Amino acid sequence: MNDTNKNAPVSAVERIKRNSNYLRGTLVESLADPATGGLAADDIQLSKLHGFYQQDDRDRRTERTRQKLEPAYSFMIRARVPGGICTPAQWLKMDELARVYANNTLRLTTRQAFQLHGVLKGDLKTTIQSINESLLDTIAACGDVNRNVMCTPLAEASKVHGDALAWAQRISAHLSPQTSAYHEIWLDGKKLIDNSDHEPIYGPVYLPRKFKIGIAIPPWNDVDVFTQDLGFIAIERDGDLAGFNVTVGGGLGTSHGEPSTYPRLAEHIGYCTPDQVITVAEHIVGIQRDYGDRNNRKHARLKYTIDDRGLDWFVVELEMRTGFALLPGMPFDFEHNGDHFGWIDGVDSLGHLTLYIPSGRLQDDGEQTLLTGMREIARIHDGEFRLTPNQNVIISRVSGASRQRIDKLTRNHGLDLWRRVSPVRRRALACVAFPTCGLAMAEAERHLPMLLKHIEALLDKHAIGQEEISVRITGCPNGCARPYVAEIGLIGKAPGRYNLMLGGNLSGNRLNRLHQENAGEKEIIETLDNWLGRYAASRKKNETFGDFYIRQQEQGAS
Ligand code: SRM
Ligand code: SF4
Repeated sequence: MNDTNKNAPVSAVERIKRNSNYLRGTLVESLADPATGGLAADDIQLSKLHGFYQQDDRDRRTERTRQKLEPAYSFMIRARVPGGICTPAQWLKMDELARVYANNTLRLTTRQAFQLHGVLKGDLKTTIQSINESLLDTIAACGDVNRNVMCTPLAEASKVHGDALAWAQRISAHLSPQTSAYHEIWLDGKKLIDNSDHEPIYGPVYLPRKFKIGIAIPPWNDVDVFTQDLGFIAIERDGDLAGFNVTVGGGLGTSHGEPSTYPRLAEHIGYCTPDQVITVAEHIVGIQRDYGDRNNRKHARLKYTIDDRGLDWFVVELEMRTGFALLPGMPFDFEHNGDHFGWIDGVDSLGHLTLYIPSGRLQDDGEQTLLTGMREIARIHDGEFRLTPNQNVIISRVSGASRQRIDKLTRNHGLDLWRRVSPVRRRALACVAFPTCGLAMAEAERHLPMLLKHIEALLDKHAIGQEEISVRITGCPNGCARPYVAEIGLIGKAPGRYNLMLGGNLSGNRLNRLHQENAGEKEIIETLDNWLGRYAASRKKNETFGDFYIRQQEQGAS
């Protein structure tokens, strides 16, 4: 490993990782400390690499402070699901944990993973052990390592899908941290006696920042491949997976008022064959490990390393490390970055049913018993579940005989929402934000239903209610629901105030533009009324809202 970073002035998190003895820190002591529901400060950072975050109930923060109580600490646990594929048994385990140890909800994330919220410190070990017993895990679900590897969960179940998914799973396994601390703390308790831990890929300080990989299978770009640090675009030839176009340097997180931070789409650097994919991934991670900024975490993603040193430098460095040159990229077309709801027959003659789950939150609420409904389905289903990159779920590989039973269960539990809601609602994404996310500046998941009501009313008013416009909202500029590629993006600035971004497209290869800064709901609705009205009146045939907006901007409209 190039160790040039070793002597550079490093951020506090770098020091914590380096001193942690491969992620041990004082986690065991923190877990055992009965005086607080939280962890020691350094362990809060390390816990992320084990797959959980310390949070507190932000709805109760002020009241707790007034009462001079410590914040109402609980933990969010994220389980990795490479490519989003899990079994009914794994589903049932996550469902059970959601009810027994979490807040009675199971959250599907924008990276095809599961999240549990509201787990108390004393229940962390049992919960993480149970997740591992079901053969899912939490290590590297968060923190400065490669995260859950995404893959188009393509409902057609084509051969290319099966092969691409297998590569996603191999990349995920190859880039998983090797420290025995995870086993030691959460699973078997066995301690290494000879201090022989080492991380062959990451080294003792892991990466400077999180790292994200996604595989897209054209024509679907549901993984928003250009927003990933490293993207692979599957290229098909005669029904087989021929190889992958490689993209690097995507990333969305920004900070308000800091122009040195920005969302960036990944760029193409060439094409590799499937048997080169692991080498390419490992060495790109290696470049970021060695050259990523370990001083300033706001400048530590691969996108900044590439912008600082240049894409040409990056490609030369990669080829030097891999020992081979990438081939020129192959042609492909992306049509859509959303999900396709309802039943689709696979090439395997099995059925695949994509359900819409509002903001990925499975819970029982009145007549919508989504959590219970999915449990009932998991009990009778003998295929797979596929978590989508848009917070939805596919009941996958359903034989003809089971279809009616599954249809009945979806109807009984309100899981057939996809039939009943508007296209704009089905496509919309919201990040978690309040009350659990410590970084939220405004509401997102809890505000989305009301926002969509207003937008649906505008679409009806302008007689374009069947348009499938993408709306994404986040509670802060970190971009967890990938709002910077939405046709309509709202990015939280303060309670009730958002930056309104317009102009993303269906293929997910264009960033939207800041249209209105720090706007309240009334202003946002007025602006959308104006723009949706103009769109309805003067769009070209088949022109999408995002394309219309950009065309108007380029013609000087305001
Ligand atoms: Fe995210 C931090 C939730 C996908 C960019 N994200 C967080 C934390 C952990 C807040 C924190 O650090 O304390 C949020 C936990 C909220 C909660 O209560 O659950 C959080 N991010 C999520 C999820 C659950 C959003 C969702 O509603 O589905 C997604 C979990 C993905 C997963 O399963 O691994 C999630 N986050 C994303 C994405 C989208 C993606 O990866 O495709 C992005 C933008 C892409 C990117 O990384 O550039 C994203 N999250 C961030 C950032 C900004 C990173 C940056 O480069 O600046 C942060 C803050 C940070 O890392 O400091 C963040
Ligand atoms: Fe939290 Fe911001 Fe991510 Fe939303 S975008 S989950 S508010 S970090």
